[in-house]
Amino acid sequence: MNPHHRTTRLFGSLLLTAAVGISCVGAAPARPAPGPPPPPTPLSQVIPAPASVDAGGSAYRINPGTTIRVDGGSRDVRRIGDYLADVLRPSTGYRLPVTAHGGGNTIRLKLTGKETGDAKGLGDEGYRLDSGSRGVTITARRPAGLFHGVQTLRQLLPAAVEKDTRQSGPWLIAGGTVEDSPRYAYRGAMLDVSRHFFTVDQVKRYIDQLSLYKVNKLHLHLSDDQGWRIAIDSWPRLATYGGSTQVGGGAGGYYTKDQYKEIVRYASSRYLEVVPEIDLPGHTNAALASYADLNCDGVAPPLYTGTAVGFSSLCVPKPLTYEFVDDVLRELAALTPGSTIHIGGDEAHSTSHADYVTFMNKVQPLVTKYGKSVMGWHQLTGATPVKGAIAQYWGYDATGAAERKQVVDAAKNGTKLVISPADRSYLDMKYTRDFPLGLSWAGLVEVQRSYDWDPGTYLAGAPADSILGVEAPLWTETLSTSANLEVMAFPKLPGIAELGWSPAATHDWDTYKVRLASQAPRWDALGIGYYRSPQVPWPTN
Ligand code: TNX
Repeated sequence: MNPHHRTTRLFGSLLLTAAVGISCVGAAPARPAPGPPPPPTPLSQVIPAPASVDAGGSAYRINPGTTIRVDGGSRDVRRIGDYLADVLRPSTGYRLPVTAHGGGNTIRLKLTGKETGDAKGLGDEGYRLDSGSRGVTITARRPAGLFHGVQTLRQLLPAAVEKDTRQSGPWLIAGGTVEDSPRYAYRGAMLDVSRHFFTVDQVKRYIDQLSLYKVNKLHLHLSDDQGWRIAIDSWPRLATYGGSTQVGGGAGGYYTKDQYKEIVRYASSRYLEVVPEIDLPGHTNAALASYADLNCDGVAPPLYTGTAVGFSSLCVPKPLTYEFVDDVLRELAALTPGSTIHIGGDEAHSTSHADYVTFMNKVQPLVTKYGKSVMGWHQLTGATPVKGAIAQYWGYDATGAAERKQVVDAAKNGTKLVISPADRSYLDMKYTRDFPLGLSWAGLVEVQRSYDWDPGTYLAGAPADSILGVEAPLWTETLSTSANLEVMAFPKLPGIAELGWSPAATHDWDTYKVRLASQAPRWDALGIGYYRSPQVPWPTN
């Protein structure tokens, strides 16, 4: 590790300690405070903002006799009930049996399967939450909706519910009804496990944080110049050699197939689909270093541990290149229950334009051959996106009109777009000039800037129905620990999640920043260190 990098890490942890230290001052005592209990959290004080709220009636108080009712016989519902019980039991100290029967005094998870009656208009991920003195019912058409409803329920309870030791309560949920479903089907977060490697447990921790805010896609950036992170049986040196280091020269690492499957399984238990990315034809030094034959000159370059981009390219004229890509995509597709594989395509500065077009047009059919949809960074629109392709726009205010037009034209021709503007949704952009972590090539991105834009109108001219959703990428050139990830993701991630979920009509910085501030005690309770942006009215006691 170079000395500069070590300094960055040290500052990072100091800053984090400071942030957590300040935010912990005056944290709620475990014993009940004298006086009347605080009123329950209003139904609208949730992130992402719910589509509709009808507040009123008595609150429900979770009590020692509360049961979690999971009728309907579905294993998914039972699993979500167990998940909710796991959240609530340690802090409440109640038994909270998960049962298929029960009358009143329940938190009921009700799956209808149909789009009619109780679940009208809820779609695949929506839910309704009804709360009154006898209990709370969460109704959804699909398990994902119940899971998202459970996340809303969590946020309606006091922050202390997130602690893993017994707290005093009272555990009140305000009375009324929330009816909620997402604006966009794609609400993603990307984690770069290539520049720095993150273990299965670290990825799971991030998944849990994403699920709090109803994020439903985890885009994993599995390969880049600095490391290849997924075992491929037909090309074993990709992982064993190409995965053996990372930025700064540390040991790196890779996921065995079983470990990767465990990430996919865990994500799906939180209703996130993993979108794996193999970045091609640039960002491939780790692969080129692992197999000399992949290089046009037959000479393997050394492993790379710096942070430059754009210097590597697969050899476009060589037939072996496509055997390699086919093998990788076949094995990756077999590990991917989700619909989509991301093939990168960004910053191919060492590939001529003609070669780039040849390459992308040859490789896209290899993805569809294995039954998956193609996703690529928006440079893919410079080639010929196949039917059903998704382009991820990562431009920013300084992106030229011609480049924007190319993306908009592709959208008019049927290419779907995921919007992740680098100067808005990139979680790795520094908050301030002297922030010790992150990059600043797209500018400084404070909390308000990351929230205050509309994915529906961001790319002028793109048809509304071409916008699949949003994504918050987290590149890790400067980030090597979970604490590093969290101080960049919090508090910006919940804002991008809200842009993906909430109706445009709810968008309002002045009310959002108050809701955001009220999340801080939750992050404290969960051990998430966050950046105390001066733009947000954090609680002081
Ligand atoms: C640009 S965004 C990249 C990545 C870097 C990132 C750092 C994109 C498609 N490519 O290679 O890690 O900037 O912010």
